[in-house]
Amino acid sequence: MKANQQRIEEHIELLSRFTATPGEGVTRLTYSPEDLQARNYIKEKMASYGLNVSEDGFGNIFGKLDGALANAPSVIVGSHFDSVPNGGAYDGTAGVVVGLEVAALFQEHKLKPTYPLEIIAMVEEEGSRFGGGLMGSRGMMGLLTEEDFNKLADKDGILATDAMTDIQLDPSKDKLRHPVTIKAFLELHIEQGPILEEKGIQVGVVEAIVGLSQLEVTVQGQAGHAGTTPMDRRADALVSAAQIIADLPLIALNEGDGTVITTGRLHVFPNGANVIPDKVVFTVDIRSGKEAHVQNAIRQVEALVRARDSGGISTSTEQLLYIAPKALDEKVRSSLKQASDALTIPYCSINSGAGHDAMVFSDFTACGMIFIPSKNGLSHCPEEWSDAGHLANGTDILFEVAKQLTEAQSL
Ligand code: HGY
Ligand code: MN
Ligand code: MN
Repeated sequence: MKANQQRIEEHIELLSRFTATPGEGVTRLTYSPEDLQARNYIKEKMASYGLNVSEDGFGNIFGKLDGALANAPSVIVGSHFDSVPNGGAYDGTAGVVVGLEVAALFQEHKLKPTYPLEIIAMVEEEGSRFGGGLMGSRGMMGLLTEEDFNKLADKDGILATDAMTDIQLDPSKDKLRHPVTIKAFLELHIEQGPILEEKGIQVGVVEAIVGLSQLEVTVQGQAGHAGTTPMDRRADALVSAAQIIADLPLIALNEGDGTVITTGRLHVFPNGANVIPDKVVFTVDIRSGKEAHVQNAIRQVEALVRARDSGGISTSTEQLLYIAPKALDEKVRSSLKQASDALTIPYCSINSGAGHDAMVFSDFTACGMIFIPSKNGLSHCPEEWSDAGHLANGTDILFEVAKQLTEAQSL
């Protein structure tokens, strides 16, 4: 029995409705009312597929199918279910839906795993609400301390812990997941780029994931009247920020090897049309397949920012996230390739320019990822779209490998 394409399409469609920006893409921020709607949907489906459902102290959702072996490590399949602002219906969600479908196939095939199967839906991979990113996976693997988590707040100053309790989550629940409880982690994700579509290949087996850093730069100037303040007596935070940002692309080009740098978020204070900006806070997202380029770029950005410290302008740079490039597990990669061959589904090897929860888990357990094509290579936008047929094929591949890794038996 193969994956049920119609059921997959239905999950994607229904989950896409849980958005704060209907008609303008999916905006599902962590611990928002939309998170709660999607959470309830995912938990209800997990239960209907015979899984024991739980949530940890970050609000990560787990659906567990116990194995024949007591206290054995789990094979985890899943992804994240938060989004970027005005994002698409597939980023993260596709991997959660495929996890649900794998669980449904275990149920329909009456399979009993030897090692438990766990389906996971993680929070705050994008960092859209609390900054940084990969929060759910970093948190459960102990890379985000309870103390640091309790300090996290969104742009309105709402603490993550308060936002959790607002949707009836309990931040005092266990947060840590010991690595010995995980046998492997599998994730399907949309490619979010043009390669698979241009090659006409349905599946990419991910070899490695880029290293990335996210910096937050603060430029402090002096507010003033736009009309009465002479040009030679200003400390305009936005002009200085703009000069820094304009120089960033050159750093990426000089590093080469596909290094990329992006400023995606910028806040101006007090943001009045007739007020000289007092303060600007913006992000700098740096990525490269080679760690040395990421580190060089960080140093150059910090130097560029410091160079603006004059004439009433002061600056600071904070690193919200740093993660080195990660090669995924050799054995799991070959299992994914063999399963694709056995199912006569064409595949190629591919590297990921996007960050993923799999890069967090890869320091603790055997990880594998497969990509499916993104239409026109678009993602992080309402136009994001992938073919449910490709999702079904990807599910069949993950189902095969999950059966092998859990050593599942027919009841
Ligand atoms: O930014 C990324 O690469 C991912 O979408 N969080
Ligand atoms: Mn994303
Ligand atoms: Mn994603």
